[in-house]
Parts: sequence; C-alpha cells; structure tokens
Amino acid sequence: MEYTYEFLSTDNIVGYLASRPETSSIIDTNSIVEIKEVGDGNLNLVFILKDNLGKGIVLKQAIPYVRLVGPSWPMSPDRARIEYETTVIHSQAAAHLVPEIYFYDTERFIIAMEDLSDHKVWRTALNNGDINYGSAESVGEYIAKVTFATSIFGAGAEAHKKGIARAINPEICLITEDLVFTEPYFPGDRNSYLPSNEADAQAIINDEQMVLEMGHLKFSFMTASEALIHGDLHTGSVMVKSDAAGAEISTRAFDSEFSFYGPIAFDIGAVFANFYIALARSIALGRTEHIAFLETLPNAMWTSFEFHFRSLWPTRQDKRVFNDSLLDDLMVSWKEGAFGFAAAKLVRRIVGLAKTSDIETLEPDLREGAARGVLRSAQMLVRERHNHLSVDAMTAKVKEIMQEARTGKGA
Ligand code: SR1
Ligand code: MG
Repeated sequence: MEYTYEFLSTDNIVGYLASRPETSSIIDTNSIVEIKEVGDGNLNLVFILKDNLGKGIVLKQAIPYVRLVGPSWPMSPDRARIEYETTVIHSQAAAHLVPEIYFYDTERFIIAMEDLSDHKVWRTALNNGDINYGSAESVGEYIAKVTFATSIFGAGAEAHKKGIARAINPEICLITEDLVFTEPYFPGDRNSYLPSNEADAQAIINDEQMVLEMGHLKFSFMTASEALIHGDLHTGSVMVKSDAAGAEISTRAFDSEFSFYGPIAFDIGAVFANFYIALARSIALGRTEHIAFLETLPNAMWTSFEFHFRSLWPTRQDKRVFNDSLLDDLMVSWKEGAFGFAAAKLVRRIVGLAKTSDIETLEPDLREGAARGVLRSAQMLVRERHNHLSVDAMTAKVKEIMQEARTGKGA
C-alpha cells in the first residue's frame, strides 16, 4: 500500500497543532518557544513542543517504514492506532502508570500525548548510574493491572475474544518473531557483534537446547493470547521521575505499538532482560553501589506483579474452575516463561538487530566481557528456568556469570 500523508516537521508542526482544538487547553500554539525531535526509538518521529509558560505536548507520528533501516523496510503506520488504543485501554486499568492521551489522528497516524520531559527514560537513567526506588514495583503493578483487566479473568470471555480481533498486529509481531526468537540462532545479515565475541555468538548458534527452548518460547509468543500485553516493555519504554534521594515520584510505561494479545510472561521477561543488561553495564564499569541496587530490581518487579495480580484475582469473572490452585500454577508457569523470554531478549540485544545503549556505549574492551556475560546468562536462564528457583536466586546466578565474564581494566 502506498501512503501519501504528510510527515510532521519543525516547519509544519505548529500549524498542525493549531488545527487541532482538542489540545487548546494543554498548550498555547501562539506562543511555542521550543520544538525538539526526540525520537530515539527505531520506528517513529517524536516531537516535544513547549509554550512560553513551559506547558508541553508530545506528538508521535508513525512513518510507513522502519526508521532504523529506512524505506527499504516498509511498515504499516497502523501501529500508531494499536499504540493509541492500547494506551487508552491500559489507562482504564492503571491510569497513573501510562501517559495521558489527548487525541489520535487516523489520517496522519499521529498520537498527541502528555509531555513527560520532567521524567527520564529509564534506560538513560540507569546508564548514568541513577537509583530509582519504587519504579520496578510500579512496572510490576502495571503489568499485573493491565494484563488482569484484559485477560479472560478481568474482561470475560466475549470481550477477551473481541479484544484479540481488534488488536491483531501481525506485521509488528513478525518483527519480534524474527529478531527475538529466530535470527540470532542463524548466521544472517542483520546480526552483528564485536569480532572478539565471535566464539560467544557461535556458542549460541550451536546450543541445541537453547534453540529448542526458543522454539517453545516462539510458539507461546505466537499462540498464547492471554492478555493485551505491552509487547516491547524494555527500560527504554519506561519513564521515571525520582526525587534527589531516589524515591519514586512517577513511573510510566509508554510506546506500546508492539502490543497484542500475547503471553503475560513476555512482558515480565522483557523487563527482567533489561534489568540484567543494565546489570552487565554496571558490572563492566565496576559500579558497586549501582550493582547492589540493580540486583534487587527483578525480584521487586516480580513480587509487585504477583501481589497485584493476586489482589485482583477475587474479582475474576468466572470462578468455577478458575480456582486459587490454578492461580498458583499460573504464577509458576509465568515465572518459568519470563526467564525464558528474558533469555530470548538478552540474546537478541547482543547478536541481533536493534541493540541497547547500555552495552553499545561501553568501550570495546569492556563491551566484550559484558556481551559475553549477557549471552552466557541467557544460556543459563533457559536451562534453569524449569528448576523453580526464586527470582533472587536466578539473579544471583546472572550476576556471578557476568562478573566472571568481565573484561578490560580491573577484570
Ligand atoms: C525494527 S524494530 C527493532 C526493535 O525496536 C523495537 O523497540 C523493538 O524492540 C524491535 O524489536
Ligand atoms: Mg519502542
């Protein structure tokens, strides 16, 4: 399909916003003093505008191709509708944990939303060594509340089925199916890593158990329509605002364009993986205090997820066979699944397309060991995930592997 809509630019954006009455109380388009393009993701244009009173707005526009690669990789801008609808649906379950949406432009694929520029992207904050108490718990709360609300337990059978039909997102899901679950295990053009990590990448390709586990996980990703998940819940999809002592002021999950009805464990595993990638960075840099903080995050997030999901359980729609023992079993299987999905996410960020600044901004002598530690942790996670270890026990294993793999000065 050929798309002919106009892209936003610094030249046309004020005129565009002035033509939208929905935001006249949010920002004064007659006194715009700042326009910044801040899109640091892989897909879209993102602008922040501020007026002379400091009031701001974010305009995010989906372009009809993958920004990271260019027009040679076309991609339907309908993903903006998915993000808009998911953010609205998620806000019904957890309004304080997502950005407020002002409008969605169906013709130009533009979402207007709350300016969160007094927050930091969590990946950037963690890269800098920031401490953000309470945000991992809020991410766990977000996952629990939005997945419960959109599951058969919260929504009921009919609404759940209608939701699946509305949120079907095959083109975007294919990105994850290819980049996360498949390509790192086969030599290909889109894979890349340091020459010094060649043996580590080959070890992954030759790890038959790992490849089999990826088969199981990919099957689950493609078939388990449990709830309306975020679909790309990494630390670059979370904004945090903390006070000077690191106490939480606000935490928001955003950028849910990869959303679809998928396995709940996928979102949990994505967050685990990104905490582990942040840990690899801090271990490489020898940041002792930050390591001590980061290693608490996976369990803090999981514990909060479990607490909030269990708190909602008594409100489930059909209690006949969905009893408390089922919930106990689901928690076990979601934890096991989350460690597996975390492994998949870890490998793709080291070997596959679209990497993370946590690792990529390390000097090569440090990056080599950090990347090795991430890959070896993934191999451990897919094996140990069936052994019913606690989240803290698994994190301790990850930390030990990363410390052993460390390279560069001081290793
Ligand atoms: C081509 S898109 C690459 C990656 O960017 C997104 O953030 C997702 O993680 C996707 O896999
Ligand atoms: Mg994204």
